Amino acid sequence: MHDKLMEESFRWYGPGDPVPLAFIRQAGATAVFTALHEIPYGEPWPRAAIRARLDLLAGHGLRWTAVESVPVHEDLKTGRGDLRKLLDNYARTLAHLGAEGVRTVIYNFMPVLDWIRTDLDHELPDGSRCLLYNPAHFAAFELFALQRPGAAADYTARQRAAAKKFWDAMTAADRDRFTRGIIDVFPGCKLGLTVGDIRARLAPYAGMDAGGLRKNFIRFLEAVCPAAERAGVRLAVHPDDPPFPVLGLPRIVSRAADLDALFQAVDSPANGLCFCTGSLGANPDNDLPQMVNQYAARIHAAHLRSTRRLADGAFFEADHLAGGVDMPAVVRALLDEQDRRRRAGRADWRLAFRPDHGHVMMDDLQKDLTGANPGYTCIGRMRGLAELRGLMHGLRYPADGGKILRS
Ligand code: DNO
Repeated sequence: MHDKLMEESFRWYGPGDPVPLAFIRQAGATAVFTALHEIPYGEPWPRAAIRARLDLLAGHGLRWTAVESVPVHEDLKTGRGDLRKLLDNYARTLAHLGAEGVRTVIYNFMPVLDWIRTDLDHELPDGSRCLLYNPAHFAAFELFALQRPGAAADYTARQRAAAKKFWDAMTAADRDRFTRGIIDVFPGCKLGLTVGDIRARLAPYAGMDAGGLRKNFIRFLEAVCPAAERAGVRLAVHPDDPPFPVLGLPRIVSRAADLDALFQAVDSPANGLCFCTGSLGANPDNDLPQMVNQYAARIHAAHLRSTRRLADGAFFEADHLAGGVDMPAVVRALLDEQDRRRRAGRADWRLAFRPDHGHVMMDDLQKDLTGANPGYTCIGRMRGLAELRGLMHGLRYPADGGKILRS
């Protein structure tokens, strides 16, 4: 690995991932972000299973730089059920990970659904395919598939009309595929959820506002941060994706004020952030280079990708160095933070990043992608990794003093 660069990682979904570890090595990554996806949400991760996964990775010359994710059970977000047991299980998992030397744990606190897109197959002018979120299409899901009471009030008349037109134009099979693309893309596992399951998951949130959800989040942090500290593990919350409320639910990890509230409430060194430029960047109010500087010491992992916003509030995933994210400025700020850690003598000074998502392109367009994880085919991410690697080299060793990249 080049001196002073960030650690190049690739997401890997475990032995069932159609992208094999050998490809990840060939892409040039030295590490993975991965999880024991086979363990149900809320259950503790046995130490032996963690060790076996580490051995498997080591056999391919790869390190496990970040766990993505140890999922937070829905009961911890709604504040119902056997919370003690769930918190104990989470703490045990952290202890086991720390004991095996896996020291960064990514998680999220998004209610009901993880990341959401309305089109997993949006064709770009060059023929590659990307992920896209269109609020009018999400309105169609809410109004006609989920039929959520009160949903209509969350959309403008124009969005509702667009939603109806979109829904009416689809066949039953299209509607089914569209709906499953929203509700059944939990990372690394097919939960097989139905629209009825989503309604049941929404019910316990009735009447919960941002303050209520934040209270539950803080209870979680207060319980698990001390366990993380004991284990030598740093927790990295993944921002909401998209970074605004959906499904009539609060979202509380979308902007700087949200992060301030969490870090002030539980001021533990274990309470940190996974800096996801794609998620945060979809909100035009977020100034990303400034946020890296503001939360520098709290950033324990990074996801690098960019989005392009469209006029009607939709956004799609652009190439890693295109779109609305000022990637050179973000990477510059991350490298600066790495330098600070190194100067401070921290043994774990190196920051790990992964290229987040990638386009389906080239040979991947010809493949049967059943079983592939949307956003996580190999070639598009390899392009992203290569571009980001080049950017980092350019920032570190700029022949012209960095003027071009910094201008
Ligand atoms: C989507 C991912 C998210 C992320 C989790 C972290 O591609 O970035 O699913 O892994 O939200 O807990």
